[in-house]
Amino acid sequence: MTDIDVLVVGAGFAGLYQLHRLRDLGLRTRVIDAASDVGGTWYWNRYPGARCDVESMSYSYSFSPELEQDWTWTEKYPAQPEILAYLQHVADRFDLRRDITFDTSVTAASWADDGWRITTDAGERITSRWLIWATGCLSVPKDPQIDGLDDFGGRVLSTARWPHEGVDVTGERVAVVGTGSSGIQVTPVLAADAAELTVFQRTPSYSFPAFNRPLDADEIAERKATYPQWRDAQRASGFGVPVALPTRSALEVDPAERAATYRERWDSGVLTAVTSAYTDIRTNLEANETAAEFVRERIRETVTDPAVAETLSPRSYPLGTRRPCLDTGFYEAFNADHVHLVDARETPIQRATADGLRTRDGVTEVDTIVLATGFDAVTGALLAVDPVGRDGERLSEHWADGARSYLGLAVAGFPNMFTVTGPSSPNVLSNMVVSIEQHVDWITDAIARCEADGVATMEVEAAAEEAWVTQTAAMVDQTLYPRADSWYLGSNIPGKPRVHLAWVGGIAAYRDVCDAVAADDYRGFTRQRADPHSPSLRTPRPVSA
Ligand code: NA7
Repeated sequence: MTDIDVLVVGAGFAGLYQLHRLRDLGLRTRVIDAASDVGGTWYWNRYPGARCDVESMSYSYSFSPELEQDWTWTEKYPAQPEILAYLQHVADRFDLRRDITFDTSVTAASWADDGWRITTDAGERITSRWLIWATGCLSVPKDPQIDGLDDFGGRVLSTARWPHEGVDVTGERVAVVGTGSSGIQVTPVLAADAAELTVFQRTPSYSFPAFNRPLDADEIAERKATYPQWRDAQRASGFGVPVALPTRSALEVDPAERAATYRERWDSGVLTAVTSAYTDIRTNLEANETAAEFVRERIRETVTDPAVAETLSPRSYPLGTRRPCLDTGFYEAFNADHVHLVDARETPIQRATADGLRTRDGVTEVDTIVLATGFDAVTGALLAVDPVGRDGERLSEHWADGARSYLGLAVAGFPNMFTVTGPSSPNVLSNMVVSIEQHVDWITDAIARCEADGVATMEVEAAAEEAWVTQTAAMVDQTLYPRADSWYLGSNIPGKPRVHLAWVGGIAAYRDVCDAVAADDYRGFTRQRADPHSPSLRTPRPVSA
């Protein structure tokens, strides 16, 4: 039995920074990760074309000015190998690897009054006073729900588990299933080598051109000279990506001016630019439609076959209510004779056969099937372990009607447990690195305060969690998000309760709430000293969002 102070699960952006911060407190900290190296999302998602859709100089840590100065990004949008190299550099630079156990999964965790009892698939048993989940929001690939994949005679690949040695599809017939970010990124790259490429699209995405390019020396120098101001701007923005803030409704400007505004923002190649052009695109259907139609016009402009352009055009949900994409040559790929589109809404994949994928129109024969079919978002990694909290309650029981948390950071009935970018925090509706740093700083400060105050257990009050759930759901109801079936709402996983998994109020407002909770003696938490006779440090008033 190993006895430590803090166990952190996950060695991606969140786990690495969390380890670094906890070391400063002098706490015995261990990180466990199923992968063979650091990187998290960027360790696993190695498919050709994998690229971040937040700019490199924004999608990076701010905690170390020296790191900011020493590391030089090469492209506007960093490709997976460059992000992985960055995280490997961070692990080496801060000597993090000595406290990380790789190739190991946490299989069970249960609360035992004085701390957590954790078991790994290596058979190790660990006792830890604190447990922090840094398991990522998109880390458990979803079951593609395609029967017969075992019967298929060719290769089946998943974008989320791409072989490290790479894959050569030169001259092959390839099927890509799925047109979220992963499918949209991998399609044009595979199309360059494949003899035939068929994309099975069930729901079209709204995708914006990335206009990716190498960074030039001047812009790198300028950003390095002004990083503190840039980081402040990131934190003050809605998504952690500074864009000019809207002041007017899309419906109060004339169509020509509106089109010019959308065009200017489209040309910026920033994921959130068009959706942030007016105040009401996320809240008013008519306003939203003006932006959605602008994107559809661009699709029609790009794709030469009008029928293909129409199939690629989203019409069943408002812009921004499912995750938009940033692409390099996705729509253009369909202008090549060897690239085909199957409308898998109209003609669903019935099953895989020995030769390919069958729909009611017949079998599309292929050599390789690429599954870009998504993830069990935000809650998947936590429920895969299904920790057992106070009184033997499992997390899956607590979340039977949908994920519940306080601030997205902690769960009632699960003492001394924190979730980095957990459900109902800004998580997937933000630049993850900005949110991760904020969460890790908040968690570290909370633990430091407990250590200083002699507090042994810190636990969310049920009333505070309930108030948070109610308030965050009410905020979602004021938006257009509920109008789409999306993984934001868990709709991609059969049986998953329909609860919006992200805070929709923007990262600056969210940070203010978290800071106010901490400043008010961790309002909404009960903090109990080790001596059972000493009074608990309790601040019972629920927080307001
Ligand atoms: P997404 O965005 O969840 O996309 C998965 C896609 O796979 C989506 O288009 C699904 O269609 C499709 N899908 C899933 N199962 C099937 C079957 N059986 N048949 C046809 N199509 C299917 O995951 P990504 O990996 O692309 O992106 C995840 C995030 O990574 C992204 O948003 C960025 O944050 C980075 P559906 O929508 O269910 O109709």
